[in-house]
Amino acid sequence: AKEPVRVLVTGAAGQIGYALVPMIARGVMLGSDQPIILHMLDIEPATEALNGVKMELVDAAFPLLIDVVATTDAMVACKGVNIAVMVGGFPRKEGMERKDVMSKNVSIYKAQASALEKQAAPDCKVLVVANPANTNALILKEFAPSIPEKNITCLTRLDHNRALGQLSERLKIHVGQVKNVIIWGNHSSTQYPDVNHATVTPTNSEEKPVRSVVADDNWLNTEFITTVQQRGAAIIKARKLSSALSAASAACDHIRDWVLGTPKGTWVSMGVYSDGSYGIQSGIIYSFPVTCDKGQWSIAQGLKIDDFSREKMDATAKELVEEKTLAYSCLN
Ligand code: NAX
Repeated sequence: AKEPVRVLVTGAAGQIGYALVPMIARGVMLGSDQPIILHMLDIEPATEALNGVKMELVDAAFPLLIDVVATTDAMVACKGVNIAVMVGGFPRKEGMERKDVMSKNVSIYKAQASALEKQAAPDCKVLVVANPANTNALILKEFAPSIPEKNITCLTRLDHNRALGQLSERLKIHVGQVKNVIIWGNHSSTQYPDVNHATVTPTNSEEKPVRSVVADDNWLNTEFITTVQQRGAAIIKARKLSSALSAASAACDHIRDWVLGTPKGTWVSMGVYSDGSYGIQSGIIYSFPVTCDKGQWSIAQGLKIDDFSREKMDATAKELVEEKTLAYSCLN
């Protein structure tokens, strides 16, 4: 049998946590033959709720779940973890200034970076889900210098999957027949969902460009983009709660593809530390198309970028630079 993998989920008593931990314990994230030791972190006020989740994990009798650590101590939570999914954070509340929310999250991610740096397994892979996801990941990277920067990522896979979902609905084909959309930039409403390299494989037919099959550039360049950008808000309006099951599922997709690899000819979107690819300045965590092999991601290179895309890719980069400046101003 395989050695168990230690997976940390922070904010485990929250909405996404509640959807995510059973997926991990069922093997959705790392495969149905991979034993798991689940580490769950939340804060003091959530202690009872966190213990309740632990009780349910016991009651679910998951065959792959070897042990559960539930704690409010970050140092305990991070000990020996191989995978860290950072879902805990400070949400924006009505009437709060952007700077105040940023400041709370900067101090959380600074502290958790140190706990991970001291306690995590040396090759620990980190996925930041909590918003502002890209900038929280950047702070984590800055304050955990011994963790390789390639190991620190943020979640834009939900946006990626939403884009695939919209195309599948529009074309009335299964979502598995659509691939290679790209989410560029920030996990915010400035993100750019790009279909210029996406393809569909209609039943009994060969792979074709999405643009030619949809045959409606106006829809692709306007409504499609805003629907994906605003999908989070649409879910809140419908559910009176933010996306949770789809976010948890996307987090599993992100880690699974990173660890086990992307299928040949397919890329996915991940927020990663920019190396200057596609003219995106380094020093920010930006969502790129990536392929993964043997536990390493690499940015898919050589895609042609038209003027329409260029402008949108730069606008979302600009927002990330502004967020970075704001985050740094909170450090003093
Ligand atoms: P909830 O408020 O339900 O849960 C958050 C949990 O984090 C709470 O249990 C809270 O006690 C805990 N927490 C707060 N500070 C903590 C700390 N310092 N250490 C550990 N735990 C802490 O929010 P939920 O709906 O689960 O969303 C979690 C985060 O995901 C939010 O920041 C949200 O904005 C973000 N999202 C990101 C998405 C993405 O695609 N990147 C999509 C979904 C989601 O909106």
